[in-house]
Amino acid sequence: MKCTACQEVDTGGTLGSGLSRRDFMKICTAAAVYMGLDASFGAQIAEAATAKRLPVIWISGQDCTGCTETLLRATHPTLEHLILDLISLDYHETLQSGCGKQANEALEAAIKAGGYVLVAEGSFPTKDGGIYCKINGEPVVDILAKAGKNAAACIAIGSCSSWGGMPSADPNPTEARSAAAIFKMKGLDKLAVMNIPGCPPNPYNFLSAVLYFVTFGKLPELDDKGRPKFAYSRLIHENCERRAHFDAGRFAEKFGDKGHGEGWCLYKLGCKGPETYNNCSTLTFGDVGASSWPVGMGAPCFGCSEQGVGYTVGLHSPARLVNVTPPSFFTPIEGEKGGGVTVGAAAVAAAVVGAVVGAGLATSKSVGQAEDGKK
Ligand code: FSX
Ligand code: SF4
Ligand code: F3S
Repeated sequence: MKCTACQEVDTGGTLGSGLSRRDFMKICTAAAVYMGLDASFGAQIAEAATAKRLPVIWISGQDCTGCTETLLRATHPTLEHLILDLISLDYHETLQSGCGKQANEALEAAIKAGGYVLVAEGSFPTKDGGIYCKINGEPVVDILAKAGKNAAACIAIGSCSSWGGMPSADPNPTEARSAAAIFKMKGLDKLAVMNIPGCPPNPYNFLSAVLYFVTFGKLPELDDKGRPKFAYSRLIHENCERRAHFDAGRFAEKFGDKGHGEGWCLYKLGCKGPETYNNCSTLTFGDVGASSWPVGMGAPCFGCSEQGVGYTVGLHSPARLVNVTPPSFFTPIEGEKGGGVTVGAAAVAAAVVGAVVGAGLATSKSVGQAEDGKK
């Protein structure tokens, strides 16, 4: 049996955005595989996505609009394909053509109809009744709660809506909170919320999750921080293209030095890849090929997506080495006997006792050996 998408391919059909059905099938198959499903689910996703457009209400609070911007950089599917073919975007301050009374009426009508996915972008100020971010004279925190009441689920896009992000950085002057925290405050803790953190997040993590919801009518499997496991179950460090240099003790010491230019590990420049769960190192950004992600281009990961890391700890302070498993052939820690301490051993030490400072010292020692030609 053919899905609707295949039948359209036979007739040379295109979707409203001009995308051919064949290309749409490819996108759906790629999304299925990316989410860890069998490729055969591609047809099911395509059928579900074209059968009925999912109503979406998008509420923006305190944000830089980077999360909406990131969707403009997606090519499979493009933003216009998303909003013309796959979803019915009933309210979005940045993208809608209507404004003022017309926009407010569209929002009220969509809320009344119910059954939509609520996308929350940005954080939500709670201090002084939420007066630090208002839309149409109403605190956005109240609008979010109102829209949360009739929503089928909420997707919090970006670090701001997932855990507070940049606006919540110390001293958090507006008492900015995440979308999930607002629902809890307002007695809506039963609403299913999925977090897609990142500042901004990778658009494909968001788009794949939307396709999953459209197809299966529920959110994909989430971790204990409400993130989809298909995207956030691995540390960046585990699949980093500079990882071989970390294991071998070759570190850039300064921006622009020889090691930095030769693609060595950025741990000593403050890279937070060892404590940040995200798929930046495998998915990359912007559809321009290999290395198009922060570390690939020489910028240490600052943990933009990880609660308690991004906007919380120093940009260049060393990462806490958690759950970093070095190869089994690494020698055990011999520091106390005065022998050499390998980076792998240092990672074990840090993982076991959380000795951040110890790891920093140990890696320096290892680097010294490498530069002396002893390694
Ligand atoms: Fe926050 Fe999104 Fe960072 Fe910006 O809108 S996650 S500040 S990239 O854009 O909310
Ligand atoms: Fe890559 Fe950073 Fe890990 Fe080095 S510390 S291997 S640059 S993720
Ligand atoms: Fe953010 Fe680090 Fe990825 S800074 S974009 S989580 S590499």
